[in-house]
Amino acid sequence: MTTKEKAKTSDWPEKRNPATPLASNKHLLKWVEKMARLTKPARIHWVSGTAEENQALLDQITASGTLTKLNEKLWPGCYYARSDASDVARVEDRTYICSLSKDSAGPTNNWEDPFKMRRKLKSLFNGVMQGRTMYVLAYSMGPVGSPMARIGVQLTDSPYAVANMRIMARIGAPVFAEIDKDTQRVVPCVHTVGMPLGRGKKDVAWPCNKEKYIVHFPETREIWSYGSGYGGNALLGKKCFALRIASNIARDEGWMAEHMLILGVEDPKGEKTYVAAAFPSACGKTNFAMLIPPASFKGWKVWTVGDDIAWIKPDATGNLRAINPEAGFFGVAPGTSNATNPNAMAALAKNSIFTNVALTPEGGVWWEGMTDTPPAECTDWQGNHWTPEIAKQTGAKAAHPNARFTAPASQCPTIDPAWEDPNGVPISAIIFGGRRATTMPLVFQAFNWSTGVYVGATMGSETTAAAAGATGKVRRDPMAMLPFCGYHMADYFRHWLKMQRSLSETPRVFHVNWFRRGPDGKFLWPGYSENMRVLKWIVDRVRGRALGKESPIGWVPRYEDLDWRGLKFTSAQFDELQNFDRSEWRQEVIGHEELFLDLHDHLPPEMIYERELLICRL
Ligand code: TSX
Ligand code: MN
Repeated sequence: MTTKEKAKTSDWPEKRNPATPLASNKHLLKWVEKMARLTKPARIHWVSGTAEENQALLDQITASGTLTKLNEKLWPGCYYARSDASDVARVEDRTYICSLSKDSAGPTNNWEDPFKMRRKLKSLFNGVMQGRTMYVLAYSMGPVGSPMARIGVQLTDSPYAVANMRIMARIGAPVFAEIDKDTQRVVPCVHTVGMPLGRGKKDVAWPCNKEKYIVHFPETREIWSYGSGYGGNALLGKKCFALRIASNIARDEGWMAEHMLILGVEDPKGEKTYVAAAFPSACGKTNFAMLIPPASFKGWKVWTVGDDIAWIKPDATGNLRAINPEAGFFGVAPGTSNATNPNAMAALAKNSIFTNVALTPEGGVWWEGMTDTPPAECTDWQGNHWTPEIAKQTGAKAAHPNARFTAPASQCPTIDPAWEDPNGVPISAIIFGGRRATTMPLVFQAFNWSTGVYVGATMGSETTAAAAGATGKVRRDPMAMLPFCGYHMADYFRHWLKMQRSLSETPRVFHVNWFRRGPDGKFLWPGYSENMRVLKWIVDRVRGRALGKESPIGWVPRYEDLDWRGLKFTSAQFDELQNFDRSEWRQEVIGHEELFLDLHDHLPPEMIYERELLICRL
């Protein structure tokens, strides 16, 4: 080893001057120093978050081969990345909740003893940043200074993660200033791609490690991520902090960290009603968050507050208010088009990062479903030549099914004027939903809060080809939180039930299903913009303006309760869509019981009683 390399790798910090810290908080400085001593980076870069710094960073990542700058005329300010073929999605089997007791993590999480895991991580992180820059990235989930916002600091050796986090969260100097006020506990997050550059080792375009660890310590509120540069594994503010760690904080502090979109419905009089909605993957959550009402709905407008995560808290008057803790959209690209979601297309048209989509010869991007006609040729997500003909013969996809865009929320044409309100927006209704070919009607309203919690707790979705497991089988995904709840799922139900006590009025709870099919296998409901009709009924129910009738599963609209202007949809079609089938529901409750068996030792009694009552009504 040359002296120069030695200084780079093993002698930090004695022989090097770390770049100037942007915070003076003693705890932070000590922790950064301690982690640098462990991971031994060549340099430390405190991320200020300025536009100049961002451009320099993007230029550098482009020079290193991780990013490709797209054609400035077609895609201004946009960049393109291809990941390693093995690093394309969240790794649920490598995701750990390391609480002191296994029982607090519950049966739906991977658990490991925190002392054992710490030892493992210490050895994995020892010298892991050699030859790389360690970025000190302060971020705020929620508007900086908002009483509902929470702060994390991510140490990472991935400049790609920094560039993405800059879109997904508020970062840099203003957040360091907030940390220096020392008014809240900061969540320490350490991330490495797990590929040190010692002894003149050459870097690759997408460094990562085949071994991966996504680790959460809920009691000490820390996150350690090893081996992946992708999405939820690397952008630690999102799933790791805003859901897994925040669900623990929220339970302790009496609020809710949820996997929900937030949207506002404005009626022709200008009155706005906000709802939050939880859907499992592949249900079109982002599309729903950016819904455009049908032309016949004159004066109605849907505003977007968030598309993935909601932090919801009772205010002083006992009403729920919610913020979107994120600042961007990290959306699935395939299937996104001007037909399915023009607002997302506008949001991602500039200043965005694309990962694992296809690159066109003009320096643009393309993915399956973006246009009716594919480009004559392009480079696919693995760097191979791709043509529609090759696709026909080999089945090769131009874009990976989990290819993503990272786009600033501020660029969404329907972004709500109040999306950055530090006090959040008032939430009047909660919507649960899933992809169900049978059993579930288009819409029903739960009788009350505890039935509503039951509806959310038992929700399920059919597996699609993209997800693991058999296609067409119902997978229970309580509140769409199965991969994201940072503690025992049954304790989480208990927390939901308990929330009622701090509310002067509970939000109304609904269940929707855009995906019911007829005997011919065809979708019974046109979906997309037409979902506005369901949303209007929900808003009208909340406002006491719409009727419904009681059914064994909840309140349901009659044909005449929905607004059918501009759509040919007959009363007979509606009856088929809303049909309640006793025998299907008897099967359904058996599925509920299977879920509850796994959780039984912590299950709140309300869940048992609600199930019994439902069975009696069937
Ligand atoms: O996002 C979807 N939404 C919500 C939109 C606000 N998708 C796409 C899901 C995959 C991510 C939908 N797909 C929706 C929906 O409401 N509905 C369907 C099913 C469907 C697909 C095609 C048709 C109809 C329904 N086509 C015709 O009716 C012509
Ligand atoms: Mn999500």
